[in-house]
Amino acid sequence: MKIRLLAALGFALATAAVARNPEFQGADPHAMFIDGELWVFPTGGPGGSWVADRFGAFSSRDLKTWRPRGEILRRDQIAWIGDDGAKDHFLWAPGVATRDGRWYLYYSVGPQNPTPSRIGVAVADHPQGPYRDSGKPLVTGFKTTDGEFEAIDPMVFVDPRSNKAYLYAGGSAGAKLRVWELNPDMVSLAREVPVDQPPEFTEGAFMHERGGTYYLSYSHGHWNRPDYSVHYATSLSPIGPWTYRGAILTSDARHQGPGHHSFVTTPKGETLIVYHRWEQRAGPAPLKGERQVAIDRVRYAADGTIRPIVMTDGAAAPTLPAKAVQVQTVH
Ligand code: FUB
Repeated sequence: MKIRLLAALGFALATAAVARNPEFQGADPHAMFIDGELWVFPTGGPGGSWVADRFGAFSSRDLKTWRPRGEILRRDQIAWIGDDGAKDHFLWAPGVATRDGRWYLYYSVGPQNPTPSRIGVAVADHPQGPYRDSGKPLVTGFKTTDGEFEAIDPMVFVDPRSNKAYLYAGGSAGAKLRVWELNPDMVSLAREVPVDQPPEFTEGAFMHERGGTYYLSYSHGHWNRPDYSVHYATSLSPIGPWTYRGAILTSDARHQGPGHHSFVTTPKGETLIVYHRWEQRAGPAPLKGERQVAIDRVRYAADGTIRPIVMTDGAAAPTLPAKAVQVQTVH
């Protein structure tokens, strides 16, 4: 019994990282609801304990306490990563998708120099993994005298109307968006889909659909400067053409450089934006400290446009209705 009580206490402490806006240290959060629980797949993680050589996942039932879901993929599990001969490789900006009961983790491998960045994909039977890499890069960037494509910031959207899966990717140097249709296996490309470049696009594309309108949202600006912000465009299809709608999430008096976000819909139908920001007042670039994951409410106007998002702190942050707390014991 003593062991059980201690284990329960240890579990409670592990999940008691109570913080609401910011939620925890991390960046580029890809969020999704899984069985009524919000899961976040970020770059990095709480307390700086998750670095750019692996990914972790974190989940919450109430958006007040976060449960670490463990390490889901490490750099040394990606066999092809050293094939380019570069000395350093870092992992960041994951995107997760699910189809037919399987889970797919898409991720960026950089930097872009001296060799091109790449996007990989790993597959699992459960959202917490273990994920097994597909064995080769899905997309490789390039840099020539004609231009540059940095293969980073993957996001996969399965169109609820056509059931086709699209990969959106690209950013930073080159600041170019590219879109591919994936094969049903979700780990290979069927074809590239030519798309218009959305105005003010830098990186971090995210697609969601609501009432027949497709919302392409993305980061604009420099990742560690106050101009980093989220803009969006709409379309009647997931591949454009886009109607640019402007900025919806920009620096304010207390928070700088909000960006690389995802949209989620709660079990009660409320839309939230999960993003990262820097907890500081306006000042000279580069921004100092670490990026923090935050969650805020999304409001749509009657015409379907998104109202400017208000960044909140502490208890003003959105939460989910409390459910019975599960206490984990060791048997
Ligand atoms: O976290 C690394 C980079 O910063 C991402 O690729 C960008 O989207 C930006 O958030």
